[in-house]
Amino acid sequence: MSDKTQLSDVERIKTASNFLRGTLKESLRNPITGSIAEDDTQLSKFHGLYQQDDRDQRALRTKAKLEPLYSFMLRARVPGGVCTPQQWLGIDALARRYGDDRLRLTTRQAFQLHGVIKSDLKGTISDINANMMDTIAACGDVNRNVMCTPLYERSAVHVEALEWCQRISDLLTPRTRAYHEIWLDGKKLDTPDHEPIYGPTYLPRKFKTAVAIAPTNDVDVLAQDLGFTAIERDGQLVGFNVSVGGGMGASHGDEATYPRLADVIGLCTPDQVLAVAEHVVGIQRDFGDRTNRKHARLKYTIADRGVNWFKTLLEERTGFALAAAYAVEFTHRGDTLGWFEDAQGSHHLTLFVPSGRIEDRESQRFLSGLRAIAELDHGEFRITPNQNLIIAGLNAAQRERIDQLCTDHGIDLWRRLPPIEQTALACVALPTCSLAMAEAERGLPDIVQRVDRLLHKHGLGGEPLSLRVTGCPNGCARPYVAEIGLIGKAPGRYNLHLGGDANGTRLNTHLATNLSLEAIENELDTRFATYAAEREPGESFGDFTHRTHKEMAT
Ligand code: SRM
Ligand code: SF4
Repeated sequence: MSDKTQLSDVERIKTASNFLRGTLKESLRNPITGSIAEDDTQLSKFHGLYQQDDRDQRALRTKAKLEPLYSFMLRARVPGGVCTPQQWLGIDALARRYGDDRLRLTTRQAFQLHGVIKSDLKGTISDINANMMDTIAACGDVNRNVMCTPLYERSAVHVEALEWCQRISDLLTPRTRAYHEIWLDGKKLDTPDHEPIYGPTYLPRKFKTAVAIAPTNDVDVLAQDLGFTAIERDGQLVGFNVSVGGGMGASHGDEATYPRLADVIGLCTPDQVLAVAEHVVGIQRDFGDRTNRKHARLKYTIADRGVNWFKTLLEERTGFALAAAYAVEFTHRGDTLGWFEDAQGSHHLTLFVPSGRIEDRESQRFLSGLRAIAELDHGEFRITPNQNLIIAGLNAAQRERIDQLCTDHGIDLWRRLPPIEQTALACVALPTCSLAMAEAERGLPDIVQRVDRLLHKHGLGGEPLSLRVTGCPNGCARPYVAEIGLIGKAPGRYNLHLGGDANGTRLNTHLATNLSLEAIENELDTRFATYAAEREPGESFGDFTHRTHKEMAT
């Protein structure tokens, strides 16, 4: 149990940091080690970087009495996932110059570079900024990269929703000048820093915001601290359903921590969006738990104090009442892969990118292929919340050229992979993630093959099914809203969760603990057999498991 009066250590670090400066400058200058000072490892997150070490090398390095093989993961924010081909080329160049020749498209539509060494951090961050992106607030106790359903060219509402996503992102970006001073050689000014929204100690914990465009729920809007679901009527944006208090992270064996779906508390008009965002964040700043980081997300503030308390306070602070929320039925959240031609004759390609990993492997050369496509300088690149990539806004001739480049580089996977593989998500996990207990990204190909074999065995091949795997219970691939969620417990072992719905509006249920992959196969074998024999017409696997589980429980 935490001491309810004692602030957590990270609060001490933030308070003493002088608006996130800490001793980061000194840490960067220290030539003795590839790491930074311990307190600075917390502050560096606000600047968008995590100190990591290669876990595959740990034991060997310890044996050789060497310090861990330190490097840094850098995250660049991309609100709504949208960037230009020139920005893509810029980030590609950084991955090759400073990183490990790979990029990662994240589940929040951002970029990650891995393997950047300390002496290259400044160069990398200043180049990211020169490329019209930034890393500030990509991590840390602040609002993170704001997500938005990416297929916005299909209607005017998509364009507007993306604009609001960008404006929320701007509003909630920290104002400290530390970022410019440390990374961009910004001049130190005599006037004190001021954080109008966050204050000097920022938020008690990370905070996440997404804009969904109903009926698409690709952003998993109910898994977010703050969600805006755009409501369209007769081609017009009438407003946004506001949802608060979602989150995925949990710890094994600690029942006080849990995934939670957000509550929909009402509807705001577009011109009320920024006030809602500012005051939701403000309430969490003032009431979030600063004593226990495992209990510090907005979901716990709301679960403890009640959603009515929250809504009343929000309306008091904004000075307006929210209208009644619209009834929304989400109908899908996966990406529609391959080519799509819209009503205006524009062509869009959604490329399937396994686990969002952009690298060159023998038969699949995503890094080179996408560089070649970006060099053509056509259209726009959009990272999807499913770790895929859309190349949007092309004409027919450009489509032909890009299609050929995809074939030449072996990245036309949408043409040939089974549906289960095309919708599965996995977090990064080993070897970079310090919190991973089991493989996720590296283990996913084997896991989907096993599941696909079973689906075919029961005549279910081709069934759409959401499978999400994470290396630990923090839930970075949002596994608790999948039909099948595998949550890493130990090397080669996972907790099995079943029964989420296909569109991310129901949490799944924890059914079994610490299973080997063989045991998971056995369990799914039995369940797929019953599903194939007993499902109701049109019933998805998630709905079937949820229904039968409920029936058994009663
Ligand atoms: Fe995450 C921590 C990777 C999305 C919940 N997450 C981490 C760290 C930084 C590990 C660490 O703290 O040392 C991971 C770095 C791994 C690496 O080597 O790259 C990491 N998280 C990721 C990414 C890259 C996974 C991916 O496969 O794409 C995603 C980056 C998103 C981004 O661009 O900002 C990522 N993380 C998420 C999500 C999904 C989302 O945001 O929609 C969640 C669940 C939603 C939520 O926050 O509730 C998520 N990550 C966590 C948590 C648990 C937070 C909690 O409330 O308990 C941690 C651990 C923590 O914060 O202490 C964590
Ligand atoms: Fe790491 Fe766990 Fe997040 Fe996976 S879910 S990236 S293992 S923190």
